[in-house]
Parts: sequence; C-alpha cells; structure tokens
Amino acid sequence: MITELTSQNLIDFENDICKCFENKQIRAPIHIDNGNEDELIKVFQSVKEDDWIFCNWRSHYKMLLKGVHPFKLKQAILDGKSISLCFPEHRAFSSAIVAGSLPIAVGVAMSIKQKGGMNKVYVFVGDMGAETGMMWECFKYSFNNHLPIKFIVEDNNKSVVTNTRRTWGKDILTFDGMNSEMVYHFKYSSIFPHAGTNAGRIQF
Ligand SMILES: Cc1ncc(C[n+]2csc(CCOP(=O)(O)OP(=O)(O)O)c2C)c(N)n1
Ligand SMILES: [Mg+2]
Repeated sequence: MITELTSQNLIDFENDICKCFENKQIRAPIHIDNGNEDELIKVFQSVKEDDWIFCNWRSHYKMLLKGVHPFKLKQAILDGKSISLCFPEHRAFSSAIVAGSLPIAVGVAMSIKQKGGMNKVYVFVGDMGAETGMMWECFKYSFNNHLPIKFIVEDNNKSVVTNTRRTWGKDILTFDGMNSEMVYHFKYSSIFPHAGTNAGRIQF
C-alpha cells in the first residue's frame, strides 16, 4: 500500500471538493467517488509505486491511493481537471472517454511484458464500460497473452442514469462476481449523482 489513507480520509477529501464546487470555486464538471472506499483500499493494498493505474472520469480516490498528494490533487480539480486527471510522475492516468483508458492500459502492460518488467497495470472501468466491445477485445488480448494487467470493474449498475442490467436485458453482467488474477468486480452505490454534487447536480 502506497498510502495510509483511511475510508474517512477519502470521504473527507470529497466532501471538501463538494464544498468548493458548491461555492463555485470549480467551474468545470466534477465526478465524486463515494461508496467504493473499502473496496478500493483493498485493491490498492497490492498496488506499488512503479505500477500504473488507468481510470475513467471518476478518479479522485484512485489518484489519492496511488500517492498523489491531496493538495496537488485538489489544485488540479480546482483547475477544472476532475474529469481527466493525469499525473505521469505517479504513473496515474485517466480519460473521460468511455473505455478510452482500456487499450492504452493494455499497451502499457504489453510493453512491461516485452521488457521483462515486474510491475503491473491496474485499470478501472465502470459496469457499462465493462460491457463494451472495447473491453472484450482488451480483456481477450490481455488474457490470451498473459499480460501483467488487472481490470477492476466498479459496478454501480448505472451508466449516468441508465440501468445497466435493464439495458442488456440480463440480471447478471459479464464480469459479475469475478475475482481472479486479471479481473476484480465489485458492486457499490454512491450517494452522489453521476456528475456534480447533490446540491449542484450536472446532467449530461
Ligand atoms: C465514448 C463515450 N460515450 C459516451 C460518454 C458519456 N458517458 C460518460 S460516463 C458514461 C457512463 C458509463 O457508465 P459506467 O461505465 O458504468 O461508469 P460509471 O460512471 O457508472 O462509473 C457515459 C455514457 C462518454 N464519456 N464517452
Ligand atoms: Mg456504472
């Protein structure tokens, strides 16, 4: 574990960001993490400094747990970058394009394997992102080529406001309940809307 952050530390950080957003100190979309604290702390127990993380639009907790200093992270969010935070010096990246990080993460994992590296790539994807064709290609390629990558599926059963399971007409999604070397799926629910805060919701 890179940091000693607790669930409460993570929650406190996001509550502060919410206040800044509601005070109009942030003039760009924000995506607040919530409800996934314990699961993420568990995932990050095996993440090391020389590992790489790739996230989607909701990455505050992951950035903190990868070791980005809270002051530095807050400044980037105040600068309007919540939706696409990137800290190359921490090997921590994100993209606001659904499934956008996946092939980049696979490429980095391929490079690690080719160079005989011992480090690993952790890539975070939502439940709807995990149902895309891009996910299937990336997972299949990584699995068949034994790449040093782990896909973490954060499942809130929502794609913005759309119910993922109803969309696909199935109660069980592709990666439901998986906990293997290459995939970890967990369910969670957030008290916040997809973007913004409860007092300042943004609807895409
Ligand atoms: C290519 C693309 N299509 C659509 C969007 C709009 N969009 C942003 S987040 C999102 C929902 C994705 O749901 P999920 O993968 O479950 O992530 P969650 O936010 O629930 O963690 C969508 C459709 C986008 N950002 N990129
Ligand atoms: Mg979702």
